[in-house]
Amino acid sequence: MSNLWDGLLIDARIATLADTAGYGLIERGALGWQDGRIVFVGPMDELPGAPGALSRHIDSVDGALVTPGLIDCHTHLVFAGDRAREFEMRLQGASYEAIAKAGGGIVSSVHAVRAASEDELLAQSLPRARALLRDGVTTVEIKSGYGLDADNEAKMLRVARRIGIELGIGVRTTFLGAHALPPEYAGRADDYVNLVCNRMLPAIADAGLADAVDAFCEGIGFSLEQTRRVFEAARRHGLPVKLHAEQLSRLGGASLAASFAALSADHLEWIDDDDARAMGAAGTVAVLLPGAFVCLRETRLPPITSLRAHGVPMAVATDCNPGTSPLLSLRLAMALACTQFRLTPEEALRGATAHAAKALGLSDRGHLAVGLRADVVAWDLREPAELAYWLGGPEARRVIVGGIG
Ligand code: DI6
Ligand code: FE
Repeated sequence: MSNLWDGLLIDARIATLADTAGYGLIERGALGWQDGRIVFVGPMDELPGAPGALSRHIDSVDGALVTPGLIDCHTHLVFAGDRAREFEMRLQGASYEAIAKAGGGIVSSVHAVRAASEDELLAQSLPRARALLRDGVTTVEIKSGYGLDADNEAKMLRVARRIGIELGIGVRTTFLGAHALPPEYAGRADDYVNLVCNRMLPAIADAGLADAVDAFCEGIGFSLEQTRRVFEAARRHGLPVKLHAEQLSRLGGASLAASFAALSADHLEWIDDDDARAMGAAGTVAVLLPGAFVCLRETRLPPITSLRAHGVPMAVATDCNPGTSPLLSLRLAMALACTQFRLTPEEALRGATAHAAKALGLSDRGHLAVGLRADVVAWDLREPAELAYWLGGPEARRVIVGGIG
């Protein structure tokens, strides 16, 4: 059995994100991997031998920027059809809430998902996952939430798992049965929450289809008490929780999530300083979703200063979904997090790598260090800030997932 490494990048400008601050830049760096794990990352002149004697394959990247694989920690990218017509309605003045109350919004995607076969759903979702992969994403979180009954929620989560197998990328799945009230439960929200907690969640947990549980705690979603019941059911089945919290109003969802030691609370435009303090104390990650903020033309900004002050790790994600954030570039989400929310480019990159990994409860990726997964991207760029600077532009030069690519 050869002891040669499977791959080695040299002449790289490596941003490791390995420390709690700064890019962790290594000039004239080298990164080697074997059996899907990083075996060396550091200055070239510290390599334990000549490159040709160390590795089967060597790639000199001529000073190009190399980063950890990007992690998109909040997406709804499995769905059918589109909601471009709603987009036009919103631009003509209709509000997101009014469209939802009139039976559009999430529920219109529910009809499309229920009508699609599992293979059709996979075929429509794969191009979106491929777009993220080309943009440097090596791990993606994918939620259910457009099925809203046991069979269709399970169908969505099976499609999510198949995307990981088909593309060879990391996929973490999240059960979001408490996303909206299905038409057949109109006016009977508590009955539907009973179905979610007592039938859907147990079946999905027993089938191993979900890595976490999420809910939409909002005036047009579910109440604080209904959300608490979903969290208690998740806890009974040993699943961690996340929450769509304080997107359009303050119900107290973020603090409730913190009280359940949630992996993350997401959106957060309407949290207050006490919510940020509770999240900091609990280690709950703040997932910022500037795509939805921009597409809904929101005006209330998440309190970044407060999140920083309370040491809340901030992640950035696309929230890729057909209604509020049809966004297929995590780098564009990073750019919007800087220009709209005033994150620094370093915070944005950390938010799409190390902090995104934490939001998914993953410790084997998100920065570059010996022993971690060889999820690595080489860019046709030099400065780490360029990842948030360019709006669109050069896709990744080389994406390596688990040592392959
Ligand atoms: N908040 C959002 O922005 C998305 N879900 C949620 O809870 C919207 C999803 C959709 O409109 O399809
Ligand atoms: Fe979302």
